Amino acid sequence: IKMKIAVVGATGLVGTKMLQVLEERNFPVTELIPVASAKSVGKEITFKGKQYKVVSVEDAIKMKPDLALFSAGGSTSLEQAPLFAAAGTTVVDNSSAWRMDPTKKLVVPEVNANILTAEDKIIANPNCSTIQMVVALKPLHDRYKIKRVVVSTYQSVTGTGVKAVEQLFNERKGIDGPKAYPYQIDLNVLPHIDVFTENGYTKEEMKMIKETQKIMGDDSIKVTATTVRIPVMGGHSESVNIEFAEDFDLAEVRAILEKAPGIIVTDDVANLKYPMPLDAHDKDEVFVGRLRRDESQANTLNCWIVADNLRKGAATNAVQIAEYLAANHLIGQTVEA
Ligand code: 11C
Repeated sequence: IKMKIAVVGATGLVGTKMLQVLEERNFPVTELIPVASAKSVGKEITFKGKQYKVVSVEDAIKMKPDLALFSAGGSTSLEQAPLFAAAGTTVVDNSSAWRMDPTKKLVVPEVNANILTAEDKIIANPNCSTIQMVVALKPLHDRYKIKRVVVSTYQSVTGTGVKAVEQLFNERKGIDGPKAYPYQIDLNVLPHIDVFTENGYTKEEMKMIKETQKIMGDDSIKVTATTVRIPVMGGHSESVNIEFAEDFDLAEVRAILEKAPGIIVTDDVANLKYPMPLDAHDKDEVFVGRLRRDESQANTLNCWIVADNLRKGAATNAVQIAEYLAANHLIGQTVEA
């Protein structure tokens, strides 16, 4: 199999992580094409010990890659992904541009990779906070059917990008600098992620609602979300309250999650074991803990879900989609030996 892979947005936080994950997971890249905006063209990046020059998007399209992993923002994606697709490249896009397009699949491999076909030329990678939640919801939904989810998030500054990481560290050191947020983030909590919409929710909250229904393939699942930025460097955490259609057995819930793909159950409060972003850092799994009955309501579970937002929330999920495509011969050209 010959696999020419473009990474669009290769110099950003997620793009850099995509390269790292491709390398670590030994994805069969036979030719790498790092792509970035004009100001980064010509820069060199290292991949598997080799140097590669960053090229422009126009040059990358001409090189007809088999696969392009996109993390370059919504507008670049809207413009450029169709050009790659027209050249025969399959695009896995990390922006929100295509996620709710009914003609595009929105995929978390543990949940719904089976819907992918060779005709899917632009595949959407969900929002980070949605991905980690649905990985845990899916096996429980299959067993007990979820009626309603109430989620509150505790999201790290890496979800915003490099500028936000700098803001946090500058504030910590008492240095003035560019601001990614309207307020101080260090020693603070902002109940505000992405822009506010007409209904009083933020776009991030609406993404969690709509993307969850689309990925789970079930619009009957009601979701309400409050998304919050906290001064943490990496790793999103979520308090999730799940109401099922029927009663559940807590030991069975734990067993289901322990067996489910991509999940590590960290739930031993007697020994103070629960998921934390520091422990999830640079891990590909979703960590679930604090499993307990909601004693205020029937058939309802409380839990705490943590994952590295740049990994499972972005780069790892995109690479896992690529792995599924490759394993099922939906991308790549077989070359004669
Ligand atoms: C955050 N979830 O943490 C956002 C970042 O729709 O892909 C990712 C935004 C998206 O700020």
